[in-house]
Amino acid sequence: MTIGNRDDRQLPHTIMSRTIMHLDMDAFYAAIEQLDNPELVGKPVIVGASPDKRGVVATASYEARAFGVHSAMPSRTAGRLCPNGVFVPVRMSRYAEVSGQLMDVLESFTPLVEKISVDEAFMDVTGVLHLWKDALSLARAIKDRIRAELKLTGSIGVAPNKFLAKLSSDMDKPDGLTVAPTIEKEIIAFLAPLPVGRLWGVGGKTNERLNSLGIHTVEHIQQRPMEELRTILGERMAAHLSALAHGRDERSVETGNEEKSISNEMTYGEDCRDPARVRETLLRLAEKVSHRLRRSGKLATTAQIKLRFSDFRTITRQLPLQPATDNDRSLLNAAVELFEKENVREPIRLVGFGVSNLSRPGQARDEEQQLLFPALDSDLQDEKDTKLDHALDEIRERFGTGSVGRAGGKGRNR
Ligand code: DCP
Ligand code: MG
Repeated sequence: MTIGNRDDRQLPHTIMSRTIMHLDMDAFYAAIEQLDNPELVGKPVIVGASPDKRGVVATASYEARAFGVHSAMPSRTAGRLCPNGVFVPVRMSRYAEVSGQLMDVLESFTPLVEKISVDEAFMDVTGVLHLWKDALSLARAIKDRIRAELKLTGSIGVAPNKFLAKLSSDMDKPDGLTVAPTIEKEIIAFLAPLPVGRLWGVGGKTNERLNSLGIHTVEHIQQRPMEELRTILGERMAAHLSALAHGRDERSVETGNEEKSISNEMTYGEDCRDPARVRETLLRLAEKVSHRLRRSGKLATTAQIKLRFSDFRTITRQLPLQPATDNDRSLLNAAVELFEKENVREPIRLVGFGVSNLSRPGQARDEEQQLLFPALDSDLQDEKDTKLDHALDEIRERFGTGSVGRAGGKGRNR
């Protein structure tokens, strides 16, 4: 491969690439005030405390921004800068209502919408792009729909990841549409002139510290040797900022509708007096939950059983799972352990099994755990089990859940 040969360098990127959009509405509160009161259109509208009171500006229309008014500025200052400004109080419930309508519009284009604030969202449109000529026409369609349905404008950034998408949406405000470059060399040039404070995670203190060391722009980060960045920032922050400075960001768009727990329960037709049968039911439920957990692509750190007795008294018992797991053996063992500890002798009406505290492999939670619980022999066993579980899942999906089971589960009777 020739270094600098574009096609070669683009290939792996093209295969892996995602298309992420970031939308940020323009002067959101002020634009809604102008929408609800047409007399305010074209005027310098300032939403927030009135200028004769203590308090700040929430936002200002672009007409007012021309006078230097901006969010978080004391209203008194805003009044001085913009004597003809029309001050209106914040009407949060109205903005929340419009925000809901906005998110509905976005979700009509893709279910993968991550709401960041009242007027801001990420969308992963990778999976729906084939329905459109290209990302640009999709972005235009989204803007058109927002304009048609909400009578408002927003700015969109289109990019291979969240970081670049967010930067891009801000480049051409208001009513902007910016497509970030996708080729590494161009991404680096695109980022180079930006102040270092634009890197996600560089707040006031880090910013000051970097500035004092002569690092003012993203280019300065790009050019500093990794060694040096590590000494200045520590291993984690250095790796993080260096990745961003080169336009790399693996964060996925999280919808927030994701399952936080998975469970399954069963009520007996007639209360069950046989603990062996209850245990058998519990194992079947655990097997189903384990299967659903693997399909969700997540790992669980808590297992739970639920038992309801004839008199409707209900108990739940939990057990931590370390390390986080999605394999049958760990979950079935947990179910049996929890059940046997209860040493139930009464008739059972309902039995349930569930997992919670779900996380995706590689999420911070897991990374922390890997540090706290370095690889144990049981992890190696887990890895073997995982392969077996996936093989069994495939058979179950093709031939039904009852088609195969495993001999796992402590002392399980088949
Ligand atoms: N907001 C606030 N206080 C702040 C910043 C913002 O109350 N310090 C509110 C008012 C904004 C809304 O949040 O309308 C959205 O924030 P943005 O930062 O997106 O600002 P705008 O949408 O007003 O303007 P822009 O066109 O710059 O996005
Ligand atoms: Mg905004």
